[in-house]
Amino acid sequence: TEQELDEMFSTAIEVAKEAGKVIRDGFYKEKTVDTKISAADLVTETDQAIEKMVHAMITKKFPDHRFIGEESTAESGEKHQLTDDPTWIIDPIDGTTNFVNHVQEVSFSLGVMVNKKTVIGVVYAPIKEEMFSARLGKGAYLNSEKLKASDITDLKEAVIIFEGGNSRDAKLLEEKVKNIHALIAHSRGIRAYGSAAVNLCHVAAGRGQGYVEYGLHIWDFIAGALIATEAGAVVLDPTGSDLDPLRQRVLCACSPEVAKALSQILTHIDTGYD
Ligand code: LIP
Repeated sequence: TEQELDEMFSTAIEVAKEAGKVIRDGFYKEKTVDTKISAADLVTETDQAIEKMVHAMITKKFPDHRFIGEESTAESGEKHQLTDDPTWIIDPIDGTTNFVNHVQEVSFSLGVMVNKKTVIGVVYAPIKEEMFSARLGKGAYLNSEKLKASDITDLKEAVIIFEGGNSRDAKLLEEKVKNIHALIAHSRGIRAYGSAAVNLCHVAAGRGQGYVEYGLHIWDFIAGALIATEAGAVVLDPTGSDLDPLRQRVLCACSPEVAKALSQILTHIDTGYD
């Protein structure tokens, strides 16, 4: 019901603020860093502490809701199951490499799905004090300001965000380099801010016209994807079909025209299915 959704939304904001405090406290301190799938895939004790705290806060309020978190998934090594039940999907720190390097583009990302549809998206970048939020059908906001994506339709005038990702697989890198070439050739320039969630919010806020990444997971992009679409951007599978949250890839563009042009110039990489 609408009332339940209101309650879930206020919990999401509250949880994001608490997570933001922990990120801010840890930002300038010495960190214990560990690696996961590659030397470029980092986790710190702050990621793990936030995930535990957030899990506890959510289950206390909504004991029968499901939870998918980046670090608990990494620890258990199990595939996460996306069901129709209300599910809270969180990335405690999206942009852990930035966090470790004192780069301000770090965020806490929280999406809530019901019947496999995202109904709430919250991305909080606590160092910059930017709280991005969206509810399905109700628009997207940066703090209290309503967001609207850019209205550019020509890829030649578009700035596209692109990430190298954390896989070091040689074949995959070759295809990514092809994509970097194609993007530079056809756009006004490329950028990489180091956090999928922040990248999507940048497009939502008109700070760029597109974002493409291959090799992501649901917690990296599910919240930002709702924020972007609620700001009028399009979020798709890079091939142009509907976004599949378990397909490990995302294309976001400020307009359908830019989305189509991007989809046509890219080599579509299949990194697997969660
Ligand atoms: C990161 C993403 C980033 C991507 C990295 C990584 P993490 O998330 O947001 O855009 O390029 O491969 O997945 O690991 O910092 O939560």
